[in-house]
Amino acid sequence: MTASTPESTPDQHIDLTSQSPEPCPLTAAQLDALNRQIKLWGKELGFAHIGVADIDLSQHEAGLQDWLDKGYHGEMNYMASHGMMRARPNELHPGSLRVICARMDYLPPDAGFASNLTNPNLAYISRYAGGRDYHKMIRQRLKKLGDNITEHCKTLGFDATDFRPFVDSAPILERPLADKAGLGWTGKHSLILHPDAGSWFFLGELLINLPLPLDIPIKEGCNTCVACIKSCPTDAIVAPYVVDARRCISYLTIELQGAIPEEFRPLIGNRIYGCDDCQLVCPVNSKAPLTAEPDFHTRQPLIQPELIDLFSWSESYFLRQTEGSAIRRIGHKRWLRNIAIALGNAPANPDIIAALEQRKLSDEVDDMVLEHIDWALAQQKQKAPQEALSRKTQRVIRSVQKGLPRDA
Ligand code: B12
Ligand code: SF4
Ligand code: SF4
Repeated sequence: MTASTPESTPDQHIDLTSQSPEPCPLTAAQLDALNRQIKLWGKELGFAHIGVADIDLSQHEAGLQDWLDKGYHGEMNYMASHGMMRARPNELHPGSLRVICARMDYLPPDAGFASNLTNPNLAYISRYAGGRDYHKMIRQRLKKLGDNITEHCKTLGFDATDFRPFVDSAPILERPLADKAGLGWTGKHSLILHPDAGSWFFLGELLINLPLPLDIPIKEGCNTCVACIKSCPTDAIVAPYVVDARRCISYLTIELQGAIPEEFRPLIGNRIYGCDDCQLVCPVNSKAPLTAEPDFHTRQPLIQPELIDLFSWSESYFLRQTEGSAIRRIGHKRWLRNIAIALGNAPANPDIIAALEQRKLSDEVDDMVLEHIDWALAQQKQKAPQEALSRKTQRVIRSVQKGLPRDA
């Protein structure tokens, strides 16, 4: 839904000389029409939802500072290094007046969540990461959207349109912006979710110097539910809407460079890259659409893969198999580190012990990986042949089988 902003009364020329080097000559009616056109272009470019927000994130500055002060960002120093610029889009890209927020769905068909989590000999890879890396693709499409807007404005006599696309890696608070732009509400797991679309989507933004009409945020819909908080394997959701990244499996398996603290290793189970549990138990995801992008479908070697097979990948094979995928970013050593933990968590099996022993002899492991292999060997040697999955994982599996039968 679109609302007119105070500065866009119908058919009145808008003077923004104080914020923009060149006053925007577009009338409110032209901006309204452009706003509708942007949404059509967005659909053509594969975005499932486009919304427009203003650039005021001042109400989130205290929350961001508190999160950083508590050290919840762990080793992600880039989160702290940009300071409050992350909450001030106009400092990131001077002259910006609006943020065009975009959603792209990534849930692949045949996600096989429950079958994957049920079998501890299989590796679980977050479903956002099984296909092509989204960063470049979304940035290119946002750039195309910006180019379309620029061309359109030129035909209306304004040739000073200025925009900058952002996707994930750039230091901007994407979720609060998406919330403001009506893309969804902020769930207690801190992700954005929409009543018709769930939460299996990426976000991207275009900062722009046009006073487009604003969209309206949607009502918060978690109500009394706390399923995500209760099901998080590592209790990383330390309060509603607040994630201590240092405890989150996504951080531990993707962002953390060195050793994974021992207390978390048994809790990680077979999750070797990211984690989806807080989204798997979310009732709002029962209606989530599948991705429209074949590029986000899980690639063959990563569909329900055997841990032992992945552990045998040499570095060059790993680099070939993960070409164009976000997984490549963690490198072969962290790949082995993560799989070693999952092998340690798998039921006792002489083949696993042999694979771990063999890896120890390879020249592709360093002290950090070796330490994880030794941990895994100790786990393998001390457990009974068929140890059960953790109670929390069993609950997540039951919840997926019941709530998300299509994706189970
Ligand atoms: C750092 C980061 C992480 C970290 C930290 C996560 C976190 N919760 O902060 C780690 C590595 C753990 C992580 C994990 C994941 N991430 Co991440 N991550 C980011 C990144 C780069 C920054 C997030 C950030 O700024 N966090 C700091 C906190 C302080 O900011 P915030 O969460 O936005 O918090 C504000 C709001 O919650 C707000 N708020 C709003 N309403 C309310 C209400 C109340 C009452 C309160 C108190 C606060 C509040 O207050 C906070 C303070 O400003 C963003 C991209 C980006 N540039 O924004 C992607 C992003 C958030 N990640 C994303 C994804 C997909 C994931 C994973 C699902 C990946 C996976 N499957 O493994 C998990 C989910 C874990 C989880 N439950 O959050 C998507 C989320 C899409 C969506 N639907 O919302 C993003 C937007 C990337 C993208 N471009 O698509 N991520
Ligand atoms: S991604 Fe996994 S570990 Fe991280 S908050 Fe969600 S359930 Fe917890
Ligand atoms: S699981 Fe429940 S509390 Fe968590 S985000 Fe979904 S609806 Fe909200």
